[in-house]
Amino acid sequence: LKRVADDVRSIPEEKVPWFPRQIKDLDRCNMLITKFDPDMDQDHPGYNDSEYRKRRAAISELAFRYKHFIDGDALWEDDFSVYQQLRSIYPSLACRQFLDGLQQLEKECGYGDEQIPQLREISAFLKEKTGFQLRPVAGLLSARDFLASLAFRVFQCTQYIRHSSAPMHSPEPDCCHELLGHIPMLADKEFAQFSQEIGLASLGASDEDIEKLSTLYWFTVEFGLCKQNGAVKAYGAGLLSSYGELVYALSNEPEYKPFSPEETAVQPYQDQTYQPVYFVSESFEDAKIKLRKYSANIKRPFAVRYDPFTCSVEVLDQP
Ligand code: NLE
Ligand code: FE2
Repeated sequence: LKRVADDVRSIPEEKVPWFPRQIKDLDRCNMLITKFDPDMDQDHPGYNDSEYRKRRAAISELAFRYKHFIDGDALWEDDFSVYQQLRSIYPSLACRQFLDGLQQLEKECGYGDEQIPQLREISAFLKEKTGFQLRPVAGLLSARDFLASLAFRVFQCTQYIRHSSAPMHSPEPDCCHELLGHIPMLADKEFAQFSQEIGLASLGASDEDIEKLSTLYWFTVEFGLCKQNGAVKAYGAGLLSSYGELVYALSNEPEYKPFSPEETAVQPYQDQTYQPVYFVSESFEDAKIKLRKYSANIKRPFAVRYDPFTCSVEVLDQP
């Protein structure tokens, strides 16, 4: 592999969408999707709650002003019921890696039903465990921007909480989803590596490949199931943060399909309510290996390599 000049002269500009090269470029990865907006979507459980909407607007404002350093608080408010209820079913339904991560967070970051965990502390914790850091985001990001951040081991993290009238399931990400679903998994070294690889595969990819990668992300990182010691367990964050869907996914109601990236990447999905189908991998490791193989086959006229010393992406000619 040969290093290419910084402006990547050998890549025809019009064919490759812009992508971040340095961690500070993530300031430009801020394309929000206005789905599930509590101000605009009449079905949002907070639509008729002006206090909730005001609070959401104030928290969004903080995320918009944020540039590079974490400055914002996670809000459990006074409602610990989401935590308590989920905590009670994790031991039987969550995968081992998740339970390990959660235990460490309870010991080191004030996860539990008495304290409010702070994003700043959690970010420092993750940085020590796997090099991941958190960055506040005002809402649902475009798939391209969200995935690009993962390439730098940056996880874009919402700070507002779901509306208290619907604690068991939220169609949009919120801090319960991030803190309970994603963070424990991101404390696992292998999973962190896997997440960064999806991110690197997405840089400069075509719209069509981004669509496929984000579908794969959906059915693995968000809604993945895997076998462990002969039983099916959840490792997907969307399941691990929703009491309703976690119980449903591991009941005998939904359809299960074996995880196979080519097939999974084109499975239609919806994000309003529970998934009708889940993909089960033979093991957590199996999902990782298959997804890695799939990503390696995505066609791009260049290769990327992450330099951890400068936190930047090098663009290289394809050999
Ligand atoms: N359904 C999840 C939850 O209730 O926590 C959120 C999914 C966000 C993609
Ligand atoms: Fe998520």
